[in-house]
Amino acid sequence: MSLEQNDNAIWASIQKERVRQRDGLELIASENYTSAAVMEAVGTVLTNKYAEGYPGRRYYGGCEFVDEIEDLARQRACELFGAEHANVQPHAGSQANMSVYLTVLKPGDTYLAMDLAHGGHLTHGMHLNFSGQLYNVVHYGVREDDHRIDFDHVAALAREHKPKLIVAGASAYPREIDHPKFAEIAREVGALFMVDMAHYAGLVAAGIHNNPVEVADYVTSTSHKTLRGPRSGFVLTKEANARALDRTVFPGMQGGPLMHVVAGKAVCFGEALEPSFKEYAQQIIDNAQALAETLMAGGVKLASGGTDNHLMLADVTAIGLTGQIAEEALDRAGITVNKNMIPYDQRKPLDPSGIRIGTAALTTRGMKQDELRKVGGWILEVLAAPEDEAINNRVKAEIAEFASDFPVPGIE
Ligand code: DSN
Repeated sequence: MSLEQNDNAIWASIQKERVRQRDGLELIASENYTSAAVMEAVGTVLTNKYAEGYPGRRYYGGCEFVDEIEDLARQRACELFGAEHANVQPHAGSQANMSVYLTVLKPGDTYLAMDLAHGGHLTHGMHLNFSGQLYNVVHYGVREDDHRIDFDHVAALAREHKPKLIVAGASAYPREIDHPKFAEIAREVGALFMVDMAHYAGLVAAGIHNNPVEVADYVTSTSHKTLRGPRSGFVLTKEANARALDRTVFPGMQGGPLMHVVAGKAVCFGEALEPSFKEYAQQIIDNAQALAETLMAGGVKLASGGTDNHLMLADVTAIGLTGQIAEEALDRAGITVNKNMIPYDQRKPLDPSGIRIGTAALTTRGMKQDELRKVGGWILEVLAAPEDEAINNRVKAEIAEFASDFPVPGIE
């Protein structure tokens, strides 16, 4: 029996989401559209299979085919990023980060990471998250004047607090991160170095962003942002750390890996190894710059004055709005973004001063700079009159028509 017949309520909601994704403009910086092949792999019989353990060393019978899949996923991840070892079992980025913390830290140990309010991540030591509760976290941030990571401050904090681990990586930082600089500081104070490249993994895979694998002890990532795979996580490290990391992931913190998602990751890594992925990643950046210029020309202030990756942080208080008002107005017009704190924000996380905008998903639909300038025009139009229903409705209709020329992979 089909899903439609078997569970019409769930089927109907999925159809509405399919139409939302097709007819609207997806600008959430952490989202993307996977290929039809990735979705196909994730929706297969592999979801039925338990495979605790690792290829060749499982706690269940019948693992010969999932072993092939996990081996391919690991090999492709290593080839893509130039790593010695990959663990592709973490269910998500949070579990990838947890696996490194549990491998190298003990509760109460000190680590240094970027403040969430300056662009970091929940799992970089936010006080309500396990990463902030189990460990002593010292946060660095960006400078107030140019919103760039303040390496003098990072070095001073590292010398003062002697952390066991330094964490680089961010979820709302619009600039290339200087991993070698972090590595130098970590070496100086005898700290291990971990990079969470979740947001910009696709740019690293394409050779556009400097590769943290060359300088870090551990690199964690998700697979679904610029890398364009299924929603999941993975960790890369040196062969010398492989055994300890693998034991932490299983049996340390997870049971059976989600083999249908591991297969989706293998397909995604394979796609990112294709030469066309480099063009895609460069286009993400070109599109972000075209959109950033359009928004700035329209009076929107961008954190750090622009972008050199896939995302930008717009301070909408400069045009008399809040992040919440802007997110809701854009949503009504068919443009999806998320409200976001900007560095040194005076407002609260649930109604901050900014919105975060990313171009990975629209680039997957084949949009280029001209289209992103058009999108920027619509954003400015909606933000100029956020309560104007007529404008919102007109823009929404224009966007649905425009979007129909840019198919979403796997969605008719
Ligand atoms: N929550 C994700 C983001 O939106 O950046 C990161 O995990």
